[in-house]
Amino acid sequence: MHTMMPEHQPIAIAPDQIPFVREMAQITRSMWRFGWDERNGGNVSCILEEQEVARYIDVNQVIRRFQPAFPVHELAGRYFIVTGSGKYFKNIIDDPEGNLGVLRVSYDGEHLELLWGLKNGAVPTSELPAHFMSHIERLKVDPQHRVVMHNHATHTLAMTFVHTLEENAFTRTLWEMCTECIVVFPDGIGVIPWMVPGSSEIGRATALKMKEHRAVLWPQHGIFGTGATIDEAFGLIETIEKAAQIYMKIAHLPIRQRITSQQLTDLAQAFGVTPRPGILDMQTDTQQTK
Ligand code: 2HA
Ligand code: ZN
Repeated sequence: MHTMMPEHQPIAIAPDQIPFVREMAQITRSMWRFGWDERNGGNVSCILEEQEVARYIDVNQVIRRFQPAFPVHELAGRYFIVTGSGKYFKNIIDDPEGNLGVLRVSYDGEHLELLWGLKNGAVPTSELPAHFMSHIERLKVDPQHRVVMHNHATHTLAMTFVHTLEENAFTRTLWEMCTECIVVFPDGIGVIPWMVPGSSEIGRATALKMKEHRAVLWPQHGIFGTGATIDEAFGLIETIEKAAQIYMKIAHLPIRQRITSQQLTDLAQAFGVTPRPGILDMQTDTQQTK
């Protein structure tokens, strides 16, 4: 991780043309358009490789230092692009440098070093503890892991009012809503109790679930999705949100046919995924009530 100084000067390029900045600006714009990130809702952090950053940004020029909520030795020397605290996803595309930041966790893990962006005294997302703790846990189970994404996906949030929060039952219902679900998230969805956002406690509870799931639900608030790429984390949330949308459309109607346990088993087999144990043999919400 701790590598040499880059040999080349970073290439001169408009900030919104830096590939990892563009990708963040575009994905946050999509989330806002979906209505998942009202006002300053939502936050994203993405691990970057040093060479990738050094191509565009002087990694030896620390602009500012921040004190993280806790030392992050596990992430020492890692580079991140993150959304800023209080920033509106709507605005990122027009002012990436004001709304996003590129940071390095110092080599001793005690500080955050701002290398680019977060202009005018902006600071990283208020959910940084949850992001860092989730990155640490996901990296332990998947070395390819890079992205943590949080938003207020509308139907997913709505579903946490009317469906049991028992996570296996919640997962089973989602799997039943669209044929692709069990293939996209065979590891199911983790659910934590309602908690105050922005705290280290909610970060710890989220990260604990991240040991076994790539997606974690915050009841009456939103969702965390993770993945090896922005597309993957976004696609995971998108798929869960689609299933939740179907649920909210049909749960109150008489169900005439459904995806059966056998069909879910067949799907898993056909696509070579292993469904989280203990879910396929359970009854679900839509089955119980009709
Ligand atoms: O950044 O979504 O959970 C605002 C939030 C906090
Ligand atoms: Zn939120």
